[in-house]
Amino acid sequence: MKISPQAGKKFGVVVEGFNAETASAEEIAELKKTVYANKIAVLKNQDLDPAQFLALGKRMGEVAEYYEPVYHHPEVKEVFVSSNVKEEDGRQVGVPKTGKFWHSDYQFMPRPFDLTLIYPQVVPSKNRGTFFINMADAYEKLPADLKEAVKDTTATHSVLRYFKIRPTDVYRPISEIIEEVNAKTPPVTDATAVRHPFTDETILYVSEGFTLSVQDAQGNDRADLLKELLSASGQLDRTYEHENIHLQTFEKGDMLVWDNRTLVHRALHTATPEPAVSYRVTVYDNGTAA
Ligand code: 7UC
Ligand code: FE
Repeated sequence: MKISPQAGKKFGVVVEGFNAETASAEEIAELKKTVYANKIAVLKNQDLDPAQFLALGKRMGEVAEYYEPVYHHPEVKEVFVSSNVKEEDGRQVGVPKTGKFWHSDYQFMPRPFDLTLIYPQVVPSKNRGTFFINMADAYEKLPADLKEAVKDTTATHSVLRYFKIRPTDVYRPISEIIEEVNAKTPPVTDATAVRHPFTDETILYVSEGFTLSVQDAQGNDRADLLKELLSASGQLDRTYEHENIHLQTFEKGDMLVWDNRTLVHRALHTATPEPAVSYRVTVYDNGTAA
C-alpha cells in the first residue's frame, strides 16, 4: 500500500496497492489514520461487488444503513445507491441527483457518520466530481471577531429542505409529508463549532443544505451570523472558485473515503444528464481497531 499526496490539490491522498479483500488490520488502521489526517483518500483500482464493498465498510467501523429504504441497493441494503439510470425493465434503483447541495452526511441526525465511502460505478465523461470544503480549516481561517461570535452559539440542522419526495408520496399533501419528516427526523441542535472526536480539531459545523438556524445562548436567532459563516467558508460561492473549495475528481475503479465530520461536500451533477451511478457505505467509528 502506497500513500501519496494528491498532486496539485488542496488536500487528500492517493492510495495505490490497497486490496480490500486481503488488507491487514494494520493497513485498515493506517488507512483510517490517513483519512483523518488528510481528509480524503482515493483508493485506486478497486474491483468490488456490493457485498465486498459492504465488507470493507465493516472493517472500518460500524456500518449504518440509510434510514430511507428508497436508497437501498436491492441486494445489499447497507449500500446506498445514487443513480439516474433506469433498469432495463424501467425500474428505478436508488435515487437520482443526491447531495446536490452543501452538507455532510447525516448532519441532520443525532449521530452523524464518521466516514463516508463512495464507490462510483458509472462515471460521467463531463463534469464529474464532488466539491469539498474542509470546515476545520474554514474555522481556523475565520477572522477573530467571527470566531468570537461563534462561541456559545448553537446550530440547528434538518433534512427538510432536501428530503426527496418518494414515488409513494405522489398525491400526498405536502403538509403531511413535512409533518412526517419532522416527526421522523426532528431538527437536531449542536454547538456551531464542534470538536473532532479523533483529531481534536475545531470544526465549523454548519452547511447550506442542512443548517436551518444559528442561535445565541439566549435563543435569539442569528441568521446574520449563519450567513456570514457560510459565506466565509466558501459555501455561498456559486462560481466554486473560493479558495476553500476543492474539486475531487475520480475515474472508474476509484473509491473515495472521507472524514465526514470535517468535510462538507456537494455533488456535481451534469447539466446535460449523462448516466451516473455511485454506491455509498457509511460508517460510525467507535474508535476500535479493525
Ligand atoms: O437524496 C439526498 O440528497 C440524500 C440526502 C438528503 N442525505 C444524505 C445523507 O447521508 O445525509
Ligand atoms: Fe452526501
